[in-house]
Amino acid sequence: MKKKVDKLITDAKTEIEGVESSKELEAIRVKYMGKKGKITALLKSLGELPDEERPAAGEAVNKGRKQLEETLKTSRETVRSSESAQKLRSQSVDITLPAVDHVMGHRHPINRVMEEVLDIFRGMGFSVRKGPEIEKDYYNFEALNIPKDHPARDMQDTFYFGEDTVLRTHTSPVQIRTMETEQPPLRIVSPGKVYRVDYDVTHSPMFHQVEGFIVDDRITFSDLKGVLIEFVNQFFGEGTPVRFRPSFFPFTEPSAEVDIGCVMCSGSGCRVCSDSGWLEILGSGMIHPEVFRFVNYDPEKYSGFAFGVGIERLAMLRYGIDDIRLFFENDLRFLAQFS
Ligand code: 2NL
Repeated sequence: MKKKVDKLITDAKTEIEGVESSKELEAIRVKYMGKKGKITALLKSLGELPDEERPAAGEAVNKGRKQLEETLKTSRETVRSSESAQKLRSQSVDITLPAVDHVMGHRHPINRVMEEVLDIFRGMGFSVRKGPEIEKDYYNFEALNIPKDHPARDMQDTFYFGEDTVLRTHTSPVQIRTMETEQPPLRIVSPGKVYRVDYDVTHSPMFHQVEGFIVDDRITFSDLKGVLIEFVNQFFGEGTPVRFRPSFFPFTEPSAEVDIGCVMCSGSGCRVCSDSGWLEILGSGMIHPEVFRFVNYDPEKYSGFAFGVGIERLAMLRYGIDDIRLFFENDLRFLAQFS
């Protein structure tokens, strides 16, 4: 029996030496120590031996079994540690490789121009006020002296929600609301989205506007000119040619549109300025006394000027873009050029 056991142990040890994985090792354990294993079989066969041989044979098998268990344990540790080293090696990260670059986002060109315009007016002492995009007819039209039969109220130009609720067509309602709740002196700009039924290369049904106004005693047309010329110089560059051209708005009297020397042809005439050499960039005027009456300001006591500027138009001139719709397609090939 002892010889049988020794032979089995020697065989097993030889097999264990050649092992490369814990799987193979487990197979060897099952082969010898499992329920149907060779050592197990020897143990079972002890019962068939004569009484006098049984103790020595039992001792030999048990000793062999312990030896094999010990060898399996040692080998298991060796195989496990080499397996884990192998795993670490295969999953290692080369920290000397260059990092994967991540793409930085950036501001939309409309928001950039918007911020730039607001900064210029903040620099001249204006405060920023915002208001709702859905407005009452009263704030969008009535209080601005836009009569019921005025073309600007046509279904063609305005998005209506029923009888007297609209998507605001300008940010003037914010100015009216401000005058309703606050007293002069006031120096306010209101930026935001505005809506008109209009769609072609230079018109979008939603666009951005900044309106501004100053109300105080003794505000004159010279103040209007001073503020707007300063704006043009800061936005388009010092020395940009500016002219004030008579115009009409129901909410200002007198009214003036502001033109600058064409940024494309420097005034010599081109497609962009329709060969006039001038580009219209904003509308303005002295606030109409009727508007003051709507907000209970005494037109004898106070005067003021107001203006409105379209941000998309400024952005198109600044970046030389000829189709307004490019701003709203969100094509990254377009947007990524303004970083
Ligand atoms: C334009 C014209 C303008 C105003 C907006 C205004 C606001 C109040 C009273 C009087 Cl509360 N006027 N705003 C005045 C003149 C022109 O905008 O062509 N904008 C793009």
